[in-house]
Amino acid sequence: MTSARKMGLAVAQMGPVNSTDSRAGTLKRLLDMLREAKGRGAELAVFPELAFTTFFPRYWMDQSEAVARYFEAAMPNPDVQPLFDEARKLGIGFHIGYAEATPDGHFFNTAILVDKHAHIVGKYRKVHLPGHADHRPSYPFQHLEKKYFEVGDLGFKTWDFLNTRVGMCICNDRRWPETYRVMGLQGAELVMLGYNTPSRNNSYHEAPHLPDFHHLLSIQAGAYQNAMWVAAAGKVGYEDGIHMIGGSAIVAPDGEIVAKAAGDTDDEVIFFNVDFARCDGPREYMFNFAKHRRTEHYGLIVEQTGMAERIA
Ligand code: CDV
Repeated sequence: MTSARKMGLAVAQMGPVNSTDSRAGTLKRLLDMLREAKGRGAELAVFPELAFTTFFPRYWMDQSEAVARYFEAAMPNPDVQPLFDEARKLGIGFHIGYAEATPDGHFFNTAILVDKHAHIVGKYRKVHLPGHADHRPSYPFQHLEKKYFEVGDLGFKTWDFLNTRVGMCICNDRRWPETYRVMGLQGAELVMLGYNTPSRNNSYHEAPHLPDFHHLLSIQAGAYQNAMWVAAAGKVGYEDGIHMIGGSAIVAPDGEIVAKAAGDTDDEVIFFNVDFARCDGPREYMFNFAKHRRTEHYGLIVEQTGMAERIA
């Protein structure tokens, strides 16, 4: 499509991927959405975090069992090769999340960027791992990302892609302002992310409307404060009995949502013709980093991790 500063962008929200679903069935759903995205004019389709499987960190099991059932030892591999073949055939890029087992025995929650020739051109490994590493049987479900994954070791890189600069993050990363700023400082105009967010927190009480609100609040703030586009793809509906929030969205650099998934159960593709020129005004004025940022006052952000203790 279009000019150098535009991109047809699709976000593919997934309905549940249940533990009992076949790999082949899930792949077919991804292929169908990739074709729909292309049919609607997309040059890039963004899929969720851990898109090939259920969100398995909600289950306690040995690492060896998790690796055998849920991790990918190579990317691509025969199970997922048809997605790469279809992307090449259609001439469309995609972003997708999966559990990565490296040849030297490391485990990451990973996302890749694949171009229209089906070449992997970027890789990101999740930095902010939520949850816990120990088994908590009193919880309604587990969130064991700290058990199954290591903290990502690639940082928040950016890539020149389709005449713009893009970056990636995964799920919980979207709640941390540092995520977007590190990529914004590199000139990223689009951040892609996949997520698996349950409607109910597993460890403390929140009002039922808050998970949706916090999701949108985070991606809209990240987009606005860095004058960038954000494309967020999640899962929706009851996955293995746990409800996922959905709400996949494309957010413009002014923080406004320009496309949002409406469904509450099924796979759904949303689309927007993104114009990267919309980054320019805010980058020249309100969020002109070079002019207005005051790094001499930001030292604590990298010097300190936790919050200072409150003085009684
Ligand atoms: N997959 C995630 O990172 N999920 C978290 C949960 C713990 C709320 C999220 O931030 O959405």
